[in-house]
Amino acid sequence: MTLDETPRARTDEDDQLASLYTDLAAVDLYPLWTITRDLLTPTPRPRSVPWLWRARVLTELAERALRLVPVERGGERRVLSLGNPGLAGQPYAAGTLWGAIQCLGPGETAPAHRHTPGAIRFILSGDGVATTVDGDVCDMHPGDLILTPSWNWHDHSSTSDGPMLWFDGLDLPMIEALDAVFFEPYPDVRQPGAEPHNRSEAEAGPGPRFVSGAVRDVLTAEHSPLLVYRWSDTDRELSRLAAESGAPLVSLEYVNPETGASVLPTMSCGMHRFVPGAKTLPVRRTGNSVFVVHRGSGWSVIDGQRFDWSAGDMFVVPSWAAVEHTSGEGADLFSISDTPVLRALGLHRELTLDAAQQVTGVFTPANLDTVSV
Ligand code: 1HN
Repeated sequence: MTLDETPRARTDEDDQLASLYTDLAAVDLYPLWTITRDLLTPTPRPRSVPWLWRARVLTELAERALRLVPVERGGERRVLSLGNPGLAGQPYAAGTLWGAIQCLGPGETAPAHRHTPGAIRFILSGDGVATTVDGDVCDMHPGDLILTPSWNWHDHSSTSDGPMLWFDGLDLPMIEALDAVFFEPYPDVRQPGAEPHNRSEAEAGPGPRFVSGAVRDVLTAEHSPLLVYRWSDTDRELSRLAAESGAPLVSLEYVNPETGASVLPTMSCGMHRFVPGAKTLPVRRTGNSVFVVHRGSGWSVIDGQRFDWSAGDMFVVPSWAAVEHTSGEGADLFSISDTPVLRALGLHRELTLDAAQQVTGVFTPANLDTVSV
């Protein structure tokens, strides 16, 4: 109060207002006009931050866990989860996505269970492990993608004499935010595995397993009936696309061969090939992504911060962060993202920027049919 201001006498209205606030608080009501936290931000403000985990660090710690920690009922899985430092100690890579490294030692079985969060595995190293998904024994090899969709029984079993490492991606934080997590252990440690293995591959129709460019999903609860995408097929499709387009970067999305939709209702999986010397312009997209470097090296600038990466590194690009990639020697990057949900709900947006961060293209549901991405 300044000197020339005389204090105003407290009025009856002041008293009524004060008691309004007291009474609102007493019954757990918040008047919108007093909420100081930004609710409607001009653009998304994810709590997760751009972050990278080094392969060297991940594998060294996974190998120590292999020696020291058994895999058995109770613990269920030997998994080191990527904890984004922006998420206050939660074991999540991003607000909607779980990312982790999982390891299984020779002869071990990670017990069978099922849960409503859906999962994917991208194989990093080793051989001789199979994941049995609702009775279908899916053999796993480096570079393969294996699906364990929501509520499908799954266990991992090793017949190998060495350890095996893979990346786990789950929609767990999204399903938790929807208050829809259910979990159930299988009555036995393992499901009976059917012969021959890889039934979903043998039964899959001739439809394309990959799509490049925009996937125009409709809202669907279905997952892909094909549970295994082999690296040899992915590699061949990337080579074909790269030769055809001559572009510095080609991206494909793994899809349901029957419908062309993303592999899971909640998560999409992609593979991105950078030709040697590739440099992309910055892009912003709604939706969180986790990348796993499969091959090669390079760097990404995410909201102004440079992250150098090489094979086995994992990094997070939060929703709406501007990201640009550079690769000298060429590289293949695997990714998971929550875009199917954003697409289905009309929330998918994309901005392309030029080198000076000026907007050069806008992609929203409204111009879905007129803008190519
Ligand atoms: C899970 O079931 C697996 O089956 C891996 O391998 C990671 C993280 C959270 C909850 C369930 C698996 C998981 C998980």
